[in-house]
Amino acid sequence: MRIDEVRDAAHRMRHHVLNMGEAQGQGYVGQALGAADMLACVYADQLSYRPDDPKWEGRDRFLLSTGHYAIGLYAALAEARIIDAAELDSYGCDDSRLPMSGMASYTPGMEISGGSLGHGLTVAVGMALGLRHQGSPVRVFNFLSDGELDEGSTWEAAMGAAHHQLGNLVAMVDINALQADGPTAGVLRTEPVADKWTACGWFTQRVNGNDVEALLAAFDEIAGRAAPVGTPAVILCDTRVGSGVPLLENREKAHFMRIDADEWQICREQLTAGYQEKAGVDA
Ligand SMILES: Cc1ncc(C[n+]2csc(CCOP(=O)(O)OP(=O)(O)O)c2C)c(N)n1
Ligand SMILES: [Mg+2]
Repeated sequence: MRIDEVRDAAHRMRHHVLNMGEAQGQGYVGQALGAADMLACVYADQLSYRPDDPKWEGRDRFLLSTGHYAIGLYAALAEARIIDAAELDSYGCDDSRLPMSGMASYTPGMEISGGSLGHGLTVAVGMALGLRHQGSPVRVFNFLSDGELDEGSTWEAAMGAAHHQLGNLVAMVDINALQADGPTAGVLRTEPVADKWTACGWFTQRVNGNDVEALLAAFDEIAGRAAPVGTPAVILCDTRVGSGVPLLENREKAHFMRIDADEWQICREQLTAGYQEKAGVDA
């Protein structure tokens, strides 16, 4: 069934993330594990795309604002068969199409280069506006991090999207409560986040971003709205860094993780054990 398929996809993606991380011994592994359920919902349930034609004009656009989350997107692109899973082994290597920070010109299915934070939503707004002018039914999704809510450009874009009534735009914010310099609450207090998006004119929902059922219900709410012209929609997703791997869930300095050579296998075993346990409970 639908929920199980997405959960399975997220689980396979988490394994891909660990395998890619192991190849480098480090990386933005915690975020990618935390956001795996969000990305699985998008790629396994929401997006229209053609695996063999990543530039197909009719595809929904998925814009990753956060270039450093690329490892998570590569896992999703492999799951979506837009890139070959075998290519994941080249992650972060010289001449690889899968650099540590996402580059649109390198990777099929990577719509923008998002390393300079706070620009993804501005690009998404322009894209959504342009597609609507063309009469296209395509939707634009933008994945943001909570750190990007520190950027004024994000809020300018949010107001612009509501002003232009961009019902074809969906933003997803990974609220993992973490940034490069430490907890989000200590860097810049962005709460109450939901009130801010609502005040900007967005259809706003806040869910547990590691709960596939809740995420899919939020997407269904968006699709079911009776909005003739449109209101942009945002899903605020509270996630846990390292989700699915207890060893990494409680790690200090989680923004960029260094993981010892003997820990990767433990991570994989914990991931598999947790997933089997959950599947057993749900059965
Ligand atoms: C405009 C801009 N300012 C600063 C940085 C440096 N930087 C890279 S990642 C990061 C943390 C941003 O917060 P978030 O994406 O929430 O971090 P995470 O959850 O991945 O730890 C920062 C400040 C950047 N890439 N772009
Ligand atoms: Mg964060």
